[in-house]
Amino acid sequence: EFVVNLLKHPTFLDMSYSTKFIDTTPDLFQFNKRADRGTKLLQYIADITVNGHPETAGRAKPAAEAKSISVPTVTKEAQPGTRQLLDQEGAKAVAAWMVAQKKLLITDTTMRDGHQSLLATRMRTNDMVKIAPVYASGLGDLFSVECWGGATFDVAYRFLQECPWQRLHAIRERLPNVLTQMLLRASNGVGYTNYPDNVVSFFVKRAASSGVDIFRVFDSLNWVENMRVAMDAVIDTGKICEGTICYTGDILNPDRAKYDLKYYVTMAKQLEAAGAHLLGLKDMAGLLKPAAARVLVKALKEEVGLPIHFHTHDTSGLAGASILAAAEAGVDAVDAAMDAFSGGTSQPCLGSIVEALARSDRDTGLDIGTIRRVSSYWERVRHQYAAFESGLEAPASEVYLHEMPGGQFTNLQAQARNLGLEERWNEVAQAYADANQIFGDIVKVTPSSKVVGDMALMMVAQGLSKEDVIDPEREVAFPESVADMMAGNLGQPPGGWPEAISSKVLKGKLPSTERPGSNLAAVDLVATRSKLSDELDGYAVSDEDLASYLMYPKVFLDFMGRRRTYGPVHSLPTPTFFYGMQEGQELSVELAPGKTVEIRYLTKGEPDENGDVKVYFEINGQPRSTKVSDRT
Ligand code: BTN
Ligand code: 3PY
Ligand code: ZN
Repeated sequence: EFVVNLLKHPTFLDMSYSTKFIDTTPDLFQFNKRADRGTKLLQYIADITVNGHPETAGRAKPAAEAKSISVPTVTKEAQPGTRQLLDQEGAKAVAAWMVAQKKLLITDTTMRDGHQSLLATRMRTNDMVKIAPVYASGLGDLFSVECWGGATFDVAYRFLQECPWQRLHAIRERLPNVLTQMLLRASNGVGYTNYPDNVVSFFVKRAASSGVDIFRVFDSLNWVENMRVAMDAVIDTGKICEGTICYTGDILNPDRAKYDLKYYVTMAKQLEAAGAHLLGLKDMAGLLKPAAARVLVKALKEEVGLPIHFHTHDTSGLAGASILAAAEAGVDAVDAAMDAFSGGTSQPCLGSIVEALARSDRDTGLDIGTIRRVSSYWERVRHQYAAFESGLEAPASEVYLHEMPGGQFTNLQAQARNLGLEERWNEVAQAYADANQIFGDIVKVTPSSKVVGDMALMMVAQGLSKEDVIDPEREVAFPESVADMMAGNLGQPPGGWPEAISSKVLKGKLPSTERPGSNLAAVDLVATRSKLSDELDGYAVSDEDLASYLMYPKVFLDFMGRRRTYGPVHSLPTPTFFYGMQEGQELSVELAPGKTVEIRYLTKGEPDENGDVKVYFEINGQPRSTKVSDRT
């Protein structure tokens, strides 16, 4: 009776890691709690084995040899790196060191932008943590590892059924010597809309104490005014604030005079004055051509005192050339992805950049042998995610037409597919360019890029031309995101919104031209925490949970609900998570640190009269069965 009651206790059911509850619980209960996690995982494995995973249905399957992946062995102890410099001497010392030394510093983006841009952000924590100690040991000379933020935050909850904070802790723990880096959308946090100022600050503070060292802060309209809250919050924590310019257009093209050299230099000076430690140059679509990179980097080095950190995408196939041009012009750090996660809509190839600069005055100092071993691990990881490949097989100069961010490409493709427009991708690309012109030629990066994408899909789906969209006589049902942007809720682009589209979308209502955060009331954090706790039957809401809920209430609650049913599915190997198990297959699963169970899948029965199937396992050698409804 006692055990049954405990099993029904809400804190127990939601699998909370609440230390208070564990502390006050006897060993017997610990055992039951573990057993229960095991049962939930079996339920998940049974469901996926019988029904498949909804996200991989109808998609390419990994080859059989993608199943087992060996991790390179760690041979030497991790040496102090950039992390220790930050901890011991602070953010300004890191910036001063960057400028004073000669190597081209490298950020590895594989764990964030690499998979965001190639695999629709679907890489699981499990695959990252296994290789992290190899980075610590063999790649301690990296400047940083980008492993958090951007789209990874909500995708982890939404599609991978795992906690992004747990990912951050797990990586941090295994990578003690290299700076961790996140992408932060300034007032949009890791979301798609502006949040109240105190929510943004709360999130930043929490991310810093949970393990983020460098915050790359950008605004999707390059509006510095709308970056200050996030930048100030980062500076307050003592971590590194990388105030970031988003690059669009072409500084060498007189037809794109809106975004000329002067525009970028002016913005860089504003970011320097706002207290940035580093200047990020974020070329999210890969539009900065080599000749322009040389001119821009040279000007920025001359006009601002900050170290420059260049980020680009290889969609055009020219990113490597732009990196080398930027390196010649004196850029301090660049982003690259490990070979197996590079190229195409991702970052350029890390190993090739290292090779290209070896024995030059910008030699990166990174060990190419380790890079090859690490990349070969990533190659096998990538094979397991065949279902999420974009199918982009070659470089595409079309990127100079649509200017779509690399991180959006696979996503928009998936959205197009869902609307049955996959075959009309070239039209979507043209419509994307047209939508950009309708909005007055804006910076396109999350979330403004999402708005342009929504508009483009609508135009193709409804057969509307650019002229139709702004024609005052023609009735158009605009996507909600477009109405939101026109109302001023993402802030202001340089020169404001064009009258034609603004008045048509807002139907005469006046847009706000103020900073959105200045019109959003502060959220009562104490009351929100207590309301959330009530909603979760008394669950002890941590700062991390609260920060997530504030940005994504529904996504977070849905995640918690599924966790109640399926348990810690993040601990399953990737093939099991997406495809279930094969008869006779055996698995070791770590339910909690140091607590491993052996799971063996035996077989399944035939559906009964209710359509349920019995699925047979062994767990630690003991026979167990479970029922799932067969939905195939
Ligand atoms: C999603 O929400 O689409 C992804 C999360 C996984 C949902 C699990 S997978 C097993 C079970 N079957 C479903 O259709 N949904 C849950
Ligand atoms: C994101 O915000 O997720 C991006 O990658 C923007 O480039
Ligand atoms: Zn990017």
